[in-house]
Amino acid sequence: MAAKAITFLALLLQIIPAAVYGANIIVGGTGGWSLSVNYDTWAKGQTFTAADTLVFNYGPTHSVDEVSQADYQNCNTDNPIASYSPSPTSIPLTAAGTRYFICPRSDHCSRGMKLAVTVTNGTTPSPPSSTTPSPPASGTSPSTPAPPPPSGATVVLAGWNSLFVGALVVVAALFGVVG
Ligand SMILES: [Cu+2]
Repeated sequence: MAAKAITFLALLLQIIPAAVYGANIIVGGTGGWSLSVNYDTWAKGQTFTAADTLVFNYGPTHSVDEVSQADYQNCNTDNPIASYSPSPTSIPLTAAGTRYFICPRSDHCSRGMKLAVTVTNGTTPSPPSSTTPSPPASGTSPSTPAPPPPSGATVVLAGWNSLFVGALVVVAALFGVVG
């Protein structure tokens, strides 16, 4: 009974993070992990974030190896980072970075069963960028002009984050002028 409870808990712990924070991404869509999908094209239409899970669906003539970038480029099957089979194979994307997968069977990699996935940190808000102009030092150097506030069009196009940063810049500039 204890073993059953532990198994259940382990299952929950596996499922809950993916259900709450990330998506299951079916590699190749309905084409699955096969010789009939162009994975470069497929991956370009997808967004991979650090909470997502890759799901490989494939037949018994295929399997999944995670490999280095060099081995991905050369279709070298001799030195996999990890090997998976049988289908389905679920691989959590736990961090930002690029990961490489190939099918190590026969010549399948050179025939197109190779996938590079660029994982981003996703929707985590990033702090204001360091490119924000610093407010002028008030009074000490009158020859230094205050940085111009961003134009309205730029603010609208760049979105909410830049709007916020832009407002900060304007306030900083006002304080510089008044003080
Ligand atoms: Cu294959």
